[in-house]
Amino acid sequence: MDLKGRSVLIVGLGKTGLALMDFSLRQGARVRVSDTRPRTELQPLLFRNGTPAPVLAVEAGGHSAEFFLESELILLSPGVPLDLPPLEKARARGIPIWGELELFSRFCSTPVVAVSGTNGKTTTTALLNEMLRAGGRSTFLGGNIGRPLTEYLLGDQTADLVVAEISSFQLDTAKSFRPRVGLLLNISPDHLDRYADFQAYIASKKSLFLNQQEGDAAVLNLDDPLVGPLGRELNGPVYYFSRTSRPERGAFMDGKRIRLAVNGEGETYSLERFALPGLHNRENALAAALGARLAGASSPGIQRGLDGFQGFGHRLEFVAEINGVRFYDDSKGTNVGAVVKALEGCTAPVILIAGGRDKGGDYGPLQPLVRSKVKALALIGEARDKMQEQLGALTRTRQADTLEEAVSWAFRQSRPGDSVLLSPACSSFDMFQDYGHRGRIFQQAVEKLAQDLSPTGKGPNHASLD
Ligand code: UMA
Repeated sequence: MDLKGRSVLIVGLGKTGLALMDFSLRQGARVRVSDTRPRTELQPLLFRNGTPAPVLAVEAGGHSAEFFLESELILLSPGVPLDLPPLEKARARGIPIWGELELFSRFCSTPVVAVSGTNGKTTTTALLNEMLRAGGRSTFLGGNIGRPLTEYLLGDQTADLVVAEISSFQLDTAKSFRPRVGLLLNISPDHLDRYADFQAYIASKKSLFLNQQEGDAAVLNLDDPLVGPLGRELNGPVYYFSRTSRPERGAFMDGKRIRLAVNGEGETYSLERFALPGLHNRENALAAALGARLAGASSPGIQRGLDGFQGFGHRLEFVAEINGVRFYDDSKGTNVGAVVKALEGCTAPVILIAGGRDKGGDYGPLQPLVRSKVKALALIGEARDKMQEQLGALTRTRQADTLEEAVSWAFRQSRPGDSVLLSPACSSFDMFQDYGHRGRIFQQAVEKLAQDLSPTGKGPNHASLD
């Protein structure tokens, strides 16, 4: 579709919406925007390099059907729910509604390597990208990882490959998306506040492969009970990765080594210098090595990527050790599956800090790990009563009004050798701007605790707090 002269409505003016606005304006569209935030917050965003963007109209403080129905095309930010009444009306009228990924699919001619799954996507995407770049391929890294894909369209589009982290929200509104290499890492309940049920979320994740053609590749986690069997449903070549078995075609673990079997050739990579902790990160490394190889990474590039990758913040990030107690920030653990993986990776007794905005799921799958590893549980945020009901009887539990209070209580429950882990199983938006903000507040609270306890600080020492 040529956007020139068309009436395009951008819904949501976050990172994605702003990139969509810039792109649509550049294409010569007649652009209007709609956002639930008040006008005072939106106005400053509409300036580009000090000049007001030539947007024709701004709907602030909510979304109305009248405004939506004036459009010839509606472009959605991923966080906007698809069942908004004005969107239903526009759909009924036959107005095309595209998510950012649909627009990207239509305007991008560079092959895409896409990584999806409930957990581990950001780490795997970034590691895969490192492997490609270390082997001399030029890439654009974007998507759910934090940089809108539309930014690639705003540049000269000269990368060899686009490496994209793809969320289910993005897949839901992208009927033409076709990744040359698509990786699906795992599926566990998440975002049940947005989907009709878990089956609908699974269907969304599977749609990653819907448009793949001959010559494209699907990479699946053979160990995941929902992802592994999917291979039988797909038409194109399927490659598996596994931590526990040895797929004929794909990647598997051999002690501290990764073995790849792609197109009949065997390759081995060492994990001796791989810096990220936990079994789940080995799984991410397997997936990334396999995906990178299929996307054309060289063997030295893959090894250099594994050796040099330092990971991302707020993903089981080590923060500090105070009086023998280690503090970990896993603020990105925004669903139950992520917390399961984090706890599985912990050996020491854990004091877990969890809670936030509930996403409509069940915390039951945490019960065995809470029983076996969590010596105390601090709960914060809107979900704390529900979590207390489902987990509170299994361990010493306390509700806290702030994250700072939770940190100081958690420390008081600890002994040298224990770990304090922030891994919320919930989104952050009830108390924080986003998971990064929540992680930073956690880290500041830990730093303050360390200062208070230092010999020059005025606070109590570990023993007296006990
Ligand atoms: N808004 C409305 N109406 C609504 C809902 C939101 O107008 O009904 C407005 C908000 O007021 C705000 C804007 O929409 O101004 C926010 O849009 P957005 O939520 O789509 O956020 P972006 O800033 O565009 O960020 C999005 C992704 N956010 C979501 O999917 C919720 C980011 O993923 C992504 O990094 C970014 O695009 C770049 O691609 C974040 C995320 O939380 C990390 N993702 C989820 C996850 O990982 O679990 C899927």
